[in-house]
Amino acid sequence: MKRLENRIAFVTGASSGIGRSIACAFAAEGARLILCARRVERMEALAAELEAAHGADVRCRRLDVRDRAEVERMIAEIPPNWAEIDILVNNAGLSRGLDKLHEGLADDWDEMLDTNVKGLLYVSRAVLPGMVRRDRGHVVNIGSIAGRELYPGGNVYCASKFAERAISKGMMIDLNGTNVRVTTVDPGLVETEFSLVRFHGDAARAAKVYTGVDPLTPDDIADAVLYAVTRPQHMNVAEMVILATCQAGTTYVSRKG
Ligand code: NDP
Ligand code: 8X3
Repeated sequence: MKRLENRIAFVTGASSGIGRSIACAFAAEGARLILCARRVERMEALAAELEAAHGADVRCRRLDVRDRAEVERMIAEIPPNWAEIDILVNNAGLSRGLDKLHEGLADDWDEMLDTNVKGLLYVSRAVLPGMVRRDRGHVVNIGSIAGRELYPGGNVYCASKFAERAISKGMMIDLNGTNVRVTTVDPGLVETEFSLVRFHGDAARAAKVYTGVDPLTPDDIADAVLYAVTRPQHMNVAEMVILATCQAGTTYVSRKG
């Protein structure tokens, strides 16, 4: 018996990186998947792979988590045989820029706060009432080491991930007394498209982030998420901080060469 057989999982930001790996890990364990992101063609290619490899049942939806009306509509329109979401993974997120606060771009701040904080809130607000009604479910929020420690130029991205951690704890408190669990998974350096997005498509600058280090892979984080969601019902993995061995904190990264 696969560990997530017939469980319905809703994963945001499934077109790339950590969200994509979570989709793969969940599909291999028999979950039925609702995948969301803006680049729907990438998710459709992934869905075809997962169907071929695991016979997975996958639905892909174009969704910009910043658009509250779109989030509410999309979730309200989920057909009844898909609506009882067991696992919500709030993974969609991004960083933009690494500038000093007094030199930063307000558009970058808006994009980070709207996605990482408000997007997470909109999706959770739409999915959680069903979990509470059914008295079962699990919310996994993808935070970051940046939600625990500042670093130069991290200002607003760090603030968004500090907010994610506050919201995770707030959710846990508000859901106490129900069987709905909340986990925050807080990684350090993971090699994905994250830095390419942060540096607005500057591939050379992005590559430098991972040069001379052995970073985490998105599969490492998916493995941790799978661990959290497959614990027995009486056990909630509240927080996981996962760092590459070469990293001791946001500003302590040991590089070779
Ligand atoms: P990627 O850039 O590889 O993936 C980000 C995902 O988020 C994409 O699928 C993207 O999809 C989606 N996304 C971004 N904005 C939106 C939006 N407005 N609406 C819907 N989906 C959106 O980066 P990662 O996989 O690394 O990032 C995933 C999460 O992990 C983020 O929350 C990030 O902050 C966090 N994280 C990453 C770390 C790292 O070092 N990589 C470390 C710690 C945490 P699309 O563009 O198609 O919409
Ligand atoms: C991503 C990790 O350290 O680049 O959340 O902010 S870091």
